[in-house]
Amino acid sequence: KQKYKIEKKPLLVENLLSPYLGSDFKNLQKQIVYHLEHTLPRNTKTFESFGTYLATSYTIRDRLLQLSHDTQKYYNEKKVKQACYISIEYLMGRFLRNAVLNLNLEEKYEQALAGFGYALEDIYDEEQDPALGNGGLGRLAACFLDTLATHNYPAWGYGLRYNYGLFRQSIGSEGEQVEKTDVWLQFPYPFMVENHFLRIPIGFYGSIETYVDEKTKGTRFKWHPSEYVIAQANDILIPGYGTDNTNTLRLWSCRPIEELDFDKFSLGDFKGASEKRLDAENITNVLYPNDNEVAGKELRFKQQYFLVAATLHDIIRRLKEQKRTIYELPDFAAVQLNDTHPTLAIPELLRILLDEEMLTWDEAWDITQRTFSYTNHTILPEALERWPVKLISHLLPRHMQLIEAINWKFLEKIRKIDKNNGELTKKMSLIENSWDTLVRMAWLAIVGSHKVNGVSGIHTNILKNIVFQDFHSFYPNKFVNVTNGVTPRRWLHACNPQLSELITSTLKSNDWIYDLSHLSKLREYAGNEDFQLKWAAIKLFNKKKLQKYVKKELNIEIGCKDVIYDIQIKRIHEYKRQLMNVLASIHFYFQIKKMNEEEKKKVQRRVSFIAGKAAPGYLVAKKIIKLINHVSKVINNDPEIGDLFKVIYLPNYSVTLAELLIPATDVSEHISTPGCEASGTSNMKFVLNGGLILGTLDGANLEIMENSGEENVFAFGITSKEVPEVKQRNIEQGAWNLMPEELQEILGIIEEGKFGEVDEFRGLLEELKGVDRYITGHDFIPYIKELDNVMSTYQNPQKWWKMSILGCAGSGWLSSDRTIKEYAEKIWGIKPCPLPKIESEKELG
Ligand code: F58
Repeated sequence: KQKYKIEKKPLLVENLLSPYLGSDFKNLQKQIVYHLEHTLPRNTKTFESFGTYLATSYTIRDRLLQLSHDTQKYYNEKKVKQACYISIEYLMGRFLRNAVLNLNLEEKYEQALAGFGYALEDIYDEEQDPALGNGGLGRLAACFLDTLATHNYPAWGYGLRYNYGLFRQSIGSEGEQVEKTDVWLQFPYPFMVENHFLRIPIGFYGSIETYVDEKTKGTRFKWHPSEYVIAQANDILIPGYGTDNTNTLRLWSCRPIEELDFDKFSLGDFKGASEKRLDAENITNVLYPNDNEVAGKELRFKQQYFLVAATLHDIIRRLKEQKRTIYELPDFAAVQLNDTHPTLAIPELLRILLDEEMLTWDEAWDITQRTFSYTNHTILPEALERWPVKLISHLLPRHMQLIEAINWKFLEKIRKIDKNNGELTKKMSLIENSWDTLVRMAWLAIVGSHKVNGVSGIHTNILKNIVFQDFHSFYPNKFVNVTNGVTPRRWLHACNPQLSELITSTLKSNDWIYDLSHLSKLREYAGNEDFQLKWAAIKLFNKKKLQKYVKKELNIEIGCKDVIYDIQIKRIHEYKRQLMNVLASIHFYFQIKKMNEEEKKKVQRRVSFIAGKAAPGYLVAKKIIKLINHVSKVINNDPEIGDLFKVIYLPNYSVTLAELLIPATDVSEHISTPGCEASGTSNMKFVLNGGLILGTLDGANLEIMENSGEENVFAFGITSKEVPEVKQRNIEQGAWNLMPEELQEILGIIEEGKFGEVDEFRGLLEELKGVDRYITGHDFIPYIKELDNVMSTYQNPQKWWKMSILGCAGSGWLSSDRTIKEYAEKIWGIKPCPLPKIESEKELG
């Protein structure tokens, strides 16, 4: 006999860890101890820093889980349209500090942990960066998530949970890059929640069945995959600043359908028994470490399909949960393709609509185009994805058939306007016949989307007028510009608390943290001596932190006060021209060596920092790292130079290292060959922190000049329009013959072996002397002249700090809040949907 009546009703049990229940420090302490003892489990006697970090993080996770449930419930009730951002990479950086700040709980956690003998600041340092991205594209996605939550936009991020993130870099004894696996999941990552209830089967390979639909008598198709894997959801909850809205970043990991083949196991084939599991796990095992170059590997293609198939399945599931029909998809979700990596979402959605939802082609195509939009992040030809038709047909036969159908229907229209013997049709075909038959993924993304955007003004113009010119003429309203931006929460408020405090006290409000345009009010303080002194003191404070780090990590002594910190941090790439930077360092070094003691006294002391990883297969980039390290060794150990000049290569660049470097920078270098850097986003972060820019007329540098004033940026070199002519001249006359003597001399010194075995660097030198594709020779003199200008300006502190303050005052426009508002209005058609404030304690301080 049943003692208690069993009945199904809504759960009304109070959650003991509810954020609405206690965030006074005593309560936080209880929550921390609870997790320490029950989740880890440790005990109060073994209360070490790492355990404290984990336990503290779990208390944050509890809060975020609760808030995210409330958020989803509210969005569902309101049936608001949401943005779904699909990106193969997210470079999130550390989570804990960001969450504590966004939840406005810093002081309470400080107090709670102090009672246990820990400084919150040290606990933050226990966290490892999850490095699920390569560079700018992944970091941009992370900034967008912060803004979307902060401004209460209903939004989801979708990506992959790689077992191994971007490799860890160290520098070997010969100055070479050494790569080590990033085993970031060896310890628990407390901010990610495995969602065991959400497991989606994903098919590959197989065949297509053709049949006649009884109702319409039309031909229908059905794909029968021959292999399946499972997509398992892992959710990272994204808190907004000063709001209860908490969005979700859903990362898929791949599991096998069957863990172990028992038949094989029974027959003693132990290796074979696990084969299927290993194959499946492989799909989300490793992040491909290339930036701005495609990895044409089958496994990479599988990753891309796995990501979009799981994501679309999830979006449609959530649509149907709201009891809405498939016709409402474009009003339910705006799906943004972050570059071409998720482009297979287009044929995948079409397949679902045609083969599973039984829509007509016209209906399905209309829904598809209205759902998707595509962002391009690069114009480098080696980064534009093209996949062999053969590979697609084998892995995804139905999708290949659909791509051919899309192409056929699209080209029917093009043929009508093609007056030139099929030339235009050939150029615009989604399928290219070159060394192989290839699908042009960018073309497919353009045709299948309603909007296509570039990431800075100049970049969008290049897309419209050069790279996608024919498409722009055909679809004139499809192309829009949305210049990138960065989140001021992480990139000023959190990473530079002193500057944040000074700005807040000066403006008598912290409104700037979520509306960065308020920074313009700093203009009136730019020439104020007292304010300049405070501003400069904060820079010095941040430089001292970096100075200490360099001593601790590299055991190198560098100066700080009156020494200019000149920093270039980004992936190592020929177009980013770290090589030009190090050649200029060699030049500066020999200039000093020629000086007498009197002249030396007048030299502006400088430390040149470079950090960044090279793709493991990119041998030229690896040579550049090696050269930098050889040059650094010679200069730093030359007693004639002393502390006048140092060159420091900082290994293992990461988001966390950037948070240390950016606030400590006097001048940062963004010196790409014009037309090559789509936008750049670190340039924005430096300006925000009062760093000045030494840069070319490229990417977002141009917009920084517009907004902060041309006179506050150290710009040099030619425009992107002039580049082809210079390149052509290099080809015709030979770059060596056009190279300035100063640079010829430097190459000569390298050839003499001053910086190690010349054979090592032969390839780099030959490129510069031969074609010099990135026009280093052409730009070298303007570059070193502008560097001189930087150094002489630094000797005039009033002028320098005025430029620095004005730069920051003009950077309101560089906030990702502005960027997302543009996406929301121009592309997605979504609106903020703030949760009503209930008993929440989360008020802005
Ligand atoms: C970067 N691209 C651009 N790609 O180079 C940079 O100018 C821009 O600011 C940034 O995007 C954001 O728009 C970039 O980071 C990648 O790393 C890809 C990752 C996946 C493989 C291909 C390159």
